[in-house]
This record gives sequence, C-alpha cells and structure tokens, in this order.
Amino acid sequence: FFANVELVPGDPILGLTEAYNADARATKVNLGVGIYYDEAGRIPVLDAVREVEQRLAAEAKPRGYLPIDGLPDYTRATRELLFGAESPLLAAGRVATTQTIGGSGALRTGAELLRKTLPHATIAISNPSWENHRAVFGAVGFDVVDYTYFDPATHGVDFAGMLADLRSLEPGTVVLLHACCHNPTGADLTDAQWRQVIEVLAERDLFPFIDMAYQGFDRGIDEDAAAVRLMAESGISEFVVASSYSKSFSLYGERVGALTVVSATAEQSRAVQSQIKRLVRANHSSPSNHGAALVAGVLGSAELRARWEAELGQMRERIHALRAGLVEQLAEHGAPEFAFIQDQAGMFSYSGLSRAQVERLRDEFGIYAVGTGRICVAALSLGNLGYVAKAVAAVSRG
Ligand code: PLP
Ligand code: TYF
Repeated sequence: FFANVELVPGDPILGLTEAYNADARATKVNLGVGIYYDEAGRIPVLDAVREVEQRLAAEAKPRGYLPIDGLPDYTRATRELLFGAESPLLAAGRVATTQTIGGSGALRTGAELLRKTLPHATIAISNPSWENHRAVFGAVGFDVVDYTYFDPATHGVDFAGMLADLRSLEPGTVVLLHACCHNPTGADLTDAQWRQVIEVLAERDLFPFIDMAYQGFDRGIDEDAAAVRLMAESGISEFVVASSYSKSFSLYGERVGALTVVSATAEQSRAVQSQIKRLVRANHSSPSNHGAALVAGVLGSAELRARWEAELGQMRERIHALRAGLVEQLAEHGAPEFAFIQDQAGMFSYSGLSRAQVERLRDEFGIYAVGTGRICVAALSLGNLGYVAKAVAAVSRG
C-alpha cells in the first residue's frame, strides 16, 4: 500500500529547530521558530496560568468531554477579548465562537466553512505570509493568490500596492488579513490604513478573514485588536476571526485557539454555528479541555486577568527593548541600516538578509534564521544581543 508513497520535505521553520538542537556550539542562537523566550532562554510559564493550573490539579475534576464547540467560559471570554465586552455585536447574538486546536485549527475550520458557503473558492493572502496559510486553504480546495504587502525597499507595507491589488480582486474573494504583528515581516498597518482597507473590502464585496495570533504583543490587548474592532464598527456585517492564545498565554503545546464568525443576524449566527459543529464532529469531535480551562480560569477572575495583562505587558516591553538593543548594537558594529527593526511589530522581523547571508549566520556563527531572512526577535536575549549584532553586521558587510 505504501510502496509508492513519496517522502515530502518537512516544515522548513520547524526543521530549523531540529538542526539547532543538533548543533554542538555553546554560542548557538535559534531565531527560527516563532516562540517567545525569556531572558534565561526558556519558554515562560505565566504566573496567572500556574495559579489556575494548581487550583485545577487540586480540584481533580472528572474528565468528561467538552461540548463540540468548546468550553463555554472560554468561548465567551474569547469573544469579549476580541470585540470588547461592550460590543453591540455580542449583545445582538451575531458572534459565534468555537474553541479550536490552536489558531491553526481555527484557520482550518474557518477554511472548511467558507469553502462550503462562499461562491468563490479563492483566497488572497499577503505577499509574503505565514506559509501555513497557503497550505491550510490549499488543502481544502481554495485557489490561493497573493496581494502585494511588503516593500523590501522601506521594510514596511507597500500600502498603495496592497490597495490596488485588493481593488482588483473578484467580489466574493476571501482576503486573509494579519490583525497585528505580521508573520513573517513585522510590518503592520496603522489604524488609519485599516480604515482604508475596510472601505475597499466593503466596496468590492470581499470577505474578510482576520488571523490574530499575537493579540497584546505589539501595543496592547485592545490596541492590537483594532482590525477586529474597526471591522465590527464598519458596514461589513459578516467576517471571520481565527485567534490563538499560544503566544499571549505562552501555551503553545496546549493548542488553544478559537474560530469566531460574525453573521448578519442572530438567526444566521445560529445556523453558521450548527454548520461549524458538524465540521468539528467530522474532524476531532470535540476539543481538549486543559488549555481552555487555564485560559478561562485566568480571564474569568479579575485578579488573575490583571496579573496576566501585566505579564503580557512585560513580554511586549521586553520585545521592544530587544528591538531597540539590537538596532543600537548593530549600529555600534557598523550596520546602522537596520534601524527599521525598531519600527516593526511583534515577534518577527524581515531582516533583509539574503539566503546566502542566513546560511553564513548558521555555518559561521551558529545563529539560525529562516531562509527568507525572517528572524524571531522574541528569541533574543540581552545576553546574546551583542553576539548576534556582531554576526549580522559581519555577514551583511561581506
Ligand atoms: N497564524 C499566524 C500568523 C501564526 O504566526 C501562527 C503561529 O503559530 C498561527 C496562526 C497558529 O497559531 P497556533 O500555534 O495557535 O496554531
Ligand atoms: O511562524 C512561526 O514560526 C510560528 C510557529 O508549521 C510555527 O507560527 C511555524 C511553522 C509551523 C507551525 C508553527
């Protein structure tokens, strides 16, 4: 049966970690995968999360199945975090949230829903985008096309190009938008630019699919949700949000995400939710409990929520400090042209390094970055900033 099965290449980003782990050099640095590490190089366990976890362990509750669409306290808290608790859309019953297997599961379930309900099986993703966007939507039968996004000359968004491309899409096309902390470039839209994008989406009758994997990692919980909030206030009455707590709660392996669908009426919202439940039944039947119980426990307590917000704020501030420190050290090592790193948002920076320069970083310095030049700033530490800056300056000169 398997004699003719071909070996396919592994995920290039996750493969980097394997290569990094096998590297014996003590000075090695992994700037490949998108994970936030603390100053000691560990994935943090947030205090607020630990507190809920200890309480849950002490309670030792029975392990029944969750409802198909997930833990109700979790999905309610998620809706409120995305839209703001006072959003009229929530009061109107137009927002349906389903707990998913990470943000990835939200993308997949949302893709399956739209594949059935939209006339055009075409999705436009930013150029470049997270490679899994192409994989997920391609896997359910979408044609995946690009819209202009990144401008290598400015290291920011080519906004005129983006608007022109959006305007040229067929009505009914799905448009995937990164809410904040764009992966892989770190180049985000301003709130004013979001308003313009939303106008074009409405004018051209395009269907917005927002991916928010980094809420709270750039400016703050509410500020980073601007895309969702502005969309909710606009005339656009239907859209989808895939969200994730992997980064904001440092719960990568617990696979906590959510698919949220905004419908035009409460009645349509119930119908949409029934369709999503059918998709979930045919996939994994129901989601897992632990990670969702942790998030719901934190968000459901005013005290723990405040502690989480403070911890998230510390991660955010630390990333800003690492960006500033990297730029400063690069300038000291004779490479002032990297000042743009400070203007980019979130975990990632498209550094502008070529594939050959990335290879030199790995071979000569044991510094691992993605072949496209993407580096994960959140994986740096004050301890290795100088080493990394010196290496990057060296390869960019030669
Ligand atoms: N969307 C984007 C843009 C991401 O960078 C990630 C990264 O992990 C995800 C979705 C998926 O999140 P999760 O790990 O929760 O599946
Ligand atoms: O882009 C990243 O590094 C994160 C983590 O197949 C990731 O989003 C990368 C690749 C992948 C799954 C997660």
